[in-house]
Amino acid sequence: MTIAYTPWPETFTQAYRKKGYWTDRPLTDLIDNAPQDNIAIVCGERSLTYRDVCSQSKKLAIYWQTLGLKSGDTALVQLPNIAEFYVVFFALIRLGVAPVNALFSHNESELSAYAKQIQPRILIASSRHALFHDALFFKTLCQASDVLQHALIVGKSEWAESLDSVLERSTDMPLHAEPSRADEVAFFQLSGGSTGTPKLIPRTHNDYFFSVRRSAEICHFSPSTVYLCALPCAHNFPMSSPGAFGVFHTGGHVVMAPSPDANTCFELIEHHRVTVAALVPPALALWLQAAPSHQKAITSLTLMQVGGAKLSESLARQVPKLLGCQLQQILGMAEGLVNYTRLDDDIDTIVTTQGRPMCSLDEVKVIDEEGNEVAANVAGELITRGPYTIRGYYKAPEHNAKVFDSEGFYHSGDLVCRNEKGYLTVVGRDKDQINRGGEKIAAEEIENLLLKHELIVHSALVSMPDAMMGEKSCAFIVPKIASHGMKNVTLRKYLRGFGVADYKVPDRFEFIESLPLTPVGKPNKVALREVIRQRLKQDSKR
Ligand code: AMP
Ligand code: DBH
Repeated sequence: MTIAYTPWPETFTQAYRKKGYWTDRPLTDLIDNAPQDNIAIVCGERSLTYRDVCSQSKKLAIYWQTLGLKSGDTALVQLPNIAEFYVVFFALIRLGVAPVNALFSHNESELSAYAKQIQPRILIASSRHALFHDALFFKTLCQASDVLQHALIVGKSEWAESLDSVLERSTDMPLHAEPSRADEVAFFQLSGGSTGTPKLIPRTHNDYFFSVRRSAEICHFSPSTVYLCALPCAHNFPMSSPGAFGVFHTGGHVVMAPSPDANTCFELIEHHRVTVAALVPPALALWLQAAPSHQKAITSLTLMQVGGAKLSESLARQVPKLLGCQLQQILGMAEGLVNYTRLDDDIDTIVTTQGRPMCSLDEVKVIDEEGNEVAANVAGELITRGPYTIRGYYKAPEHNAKVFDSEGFYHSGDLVCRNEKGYLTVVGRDKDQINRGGEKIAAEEIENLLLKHELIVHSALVSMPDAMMGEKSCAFIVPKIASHGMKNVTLRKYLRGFGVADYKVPDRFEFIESLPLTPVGKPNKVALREVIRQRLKQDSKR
């Protein structure tokens, strides 16, 4: 059994193979071919060699094989930043089982939506997450997925098998399974989304492996790379740009950080002589504030990667001075395309652009509203296709028809300027999404939930500027009656009642008599963003 996805046309796949970009090898090679005695992962007090990661993931795969898990099945995974995330990932890949790795901040709403889409046979979660303290939510998930039968918990569990006990039981059974074919789906990435339900991104071994190898090359990763995984480990950036997988490919090691908190991370950097870290801009801002009193702790850093949301030039310029290392900007997307500033670029390119595509077969166009390419340095929408950019979301024909054109280009919704050298600078967005310091919120998802409220007629979620986060979210609400009595706290509680991730709950609510409309009758979000901008200005004068 294979998992359905939109394949690349054959003329393209031939070119990708001919160029050596697609090697028809499974992602398990990342750990199986690594120098086995090297440390792969440091997690709290524990250090795992590549041999440990390989043998644990094999043991786990063998155990799952006895449960009947097989190629073409899927798994719902939600783990925090711990070594087990990778052990579980490679165990599933060994069996040809495709995981979707939910973020640890995701809640009932997101997990249920993923389960509904992929119909997982197994759940792998952490005892640290409140949802998995008992079997209740697992039972709810079983209603979303007809085939969900098994659960494995990392940590102590009274209601499910625990990973530790599986690993403690010795087994000398052989593993009969193999990973899915390299041109088939290996796992699902998460899209930030702009629609009511979060979309899933099928990634093949071939395309993902290539993006990891090329990223590691661009970023000069080597066996002496010590990478701090401080962003959520399931996110595409710390997983593959070059992230933990780039480290595995080159035989270095990953140090797991529980969060991007500056003090926690500086201690880890000092203790483990970390050389590379990756952050979103708000976390970088906090590191820069804390750095002057921690200069001695961070001398080992050589590279600070920043991406996920727009980095201001002023923050960018502070990196070399305050962190004593080089900055690299990255414009990436879980759908594929990743742009990097190069390590030998001049400082102005590094602080003012978000880089250029990683390979020569990445096709990038910047287009105007009529779909025509614009001149250099003129803003337009970034569209792209290439050897690691998907041709379609998982089981989403209607949405795919909107964001993939007839030539297979993915319309990113990002507004960019491209300079004469091909470097991109993000200048805005033409998709209904809020980028809250790197965490993406699909406006429609929250608007739909607000509309279920009996006192709300219309709602529109828009971004508002925020000094720290870049953007925060503001929900404009048209109440049914003037004396509605709705308060911010009760609305927040109401939304949390649906079990949505905390970062999606609006930072501000504004009540309004009616929504301004565009000529075609849609909520005019440009006008609403201006309204909130003015109100924020007035607030700051008070
Ligand atoms: P996602 O679809 O969740 O993977 O998010 C990808 C999106 O994040 C991109 O399409 C951009 O909108 C945004 N993004 C990523 N990196 C940057 C960056 N360096 N600067 C500005 N926006 C970024
Ligand atoms: O924001 C992103 O999705 C992102 C940022 C940097 C990404 O997917 C990546 C690098 O690979």
